[in-house]
Amino acid sequence: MALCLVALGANIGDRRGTLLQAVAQLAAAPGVTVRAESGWQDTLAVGGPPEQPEYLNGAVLLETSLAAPAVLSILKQIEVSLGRVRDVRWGPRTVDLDLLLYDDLVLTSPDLTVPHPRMAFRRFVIEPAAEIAGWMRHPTIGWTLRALRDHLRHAVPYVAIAGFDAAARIRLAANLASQSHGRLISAPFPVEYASGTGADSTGPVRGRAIELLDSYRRLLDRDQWAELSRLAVSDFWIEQPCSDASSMRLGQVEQEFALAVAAARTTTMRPKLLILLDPPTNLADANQRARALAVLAQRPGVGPLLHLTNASPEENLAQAVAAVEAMT
Ligand code: A4P
Ligand code: MG
Repeated sequence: MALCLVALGANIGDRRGTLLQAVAQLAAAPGVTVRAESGWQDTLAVGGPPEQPEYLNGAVLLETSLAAPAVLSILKQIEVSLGRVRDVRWGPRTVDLDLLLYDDLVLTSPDLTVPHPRMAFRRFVIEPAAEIAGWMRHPTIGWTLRALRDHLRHAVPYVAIAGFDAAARIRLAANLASQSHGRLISAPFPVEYASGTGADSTGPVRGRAIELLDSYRRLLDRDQWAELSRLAVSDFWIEQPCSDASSMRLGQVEQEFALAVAAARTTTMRPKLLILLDPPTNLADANQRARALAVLAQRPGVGPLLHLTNASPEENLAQAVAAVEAMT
């Protein structure tokens, strides 16, 4: 038997009636038992066309003998039976059922991604989920749902942008800050210290890396943070140089960096949300470094992550803006 957590949302028609029917259909599905149901919350629509009606959101905890893909197909059947039509992305819907967690399964396939990739930074998901399963652990972030909920409620609204393509990162940070009425924190080094070669000249690379970390540390100093309640967006992630050092096999620099970043954690603001931008697939030496960075960004303890994979800059910006709306 597996425990799985499902998010429900509706923003057109008889929202409560439809959601109650969805829960009843889940309870009637063979191999599925409903263990807990959250309350229903009105939430502002995030993403999609403007001026959408409010959502009613909730969550249920299921016990099931079915495998995760079979649970997903039940969710889709219920959506169809309740009149769900798929047209506009993030457009209004009679009902949306998302599989959030399935025990501690981590799965990425064309039809199903578990944990649900956008769950961790969405208050409309995490609030009801934590209400009924606060002890469940997000298997990649490593935090319980209760810890995620407290993070979304209380962390200072700071978003860090990581990514190998500095130009794309700087552009996204500037546009996100401007669209979301936030404050932009720009790093003074527009050119990566470790771009291209240089692996054989450890001295200058190391000097530059330490210099870079110092400048990041000053920019993110907790004691100097301006306007605690206003969104801040940085066009860098303080930990990124660690992955560069490791992918360039700068063993000693890597260790020094890890220690320096660990020390910096006590004095700098940690991101409420980390956005990771994948490099364009045609960038020659990007893949190895991008993979190292993705591993670093997805390791337990970092917190909620929005991973943007090769979409257009406009699509990436829309996703980032929606994520910021959803976390606040
Ligand atoms: N899919 C992959 N993994 C999963 C999973 N874990 N659970 C695939 C469910 N489906 C999963 O989903 C698109 C495809 O994702 C499916 O074919 C399935 O195979 P969909 O339900 O057809 O479309 P969607 O839900 O519009 O897309 P998406 O991107 O999943 O939407 P989101 O991210 O779930 O956002 N604002 C408020 N306040 N409340 C909401 O509930 N919901 C959304 C939908 C936007 N804004 C909202 C709310
Ligand atoms: Mg969905």
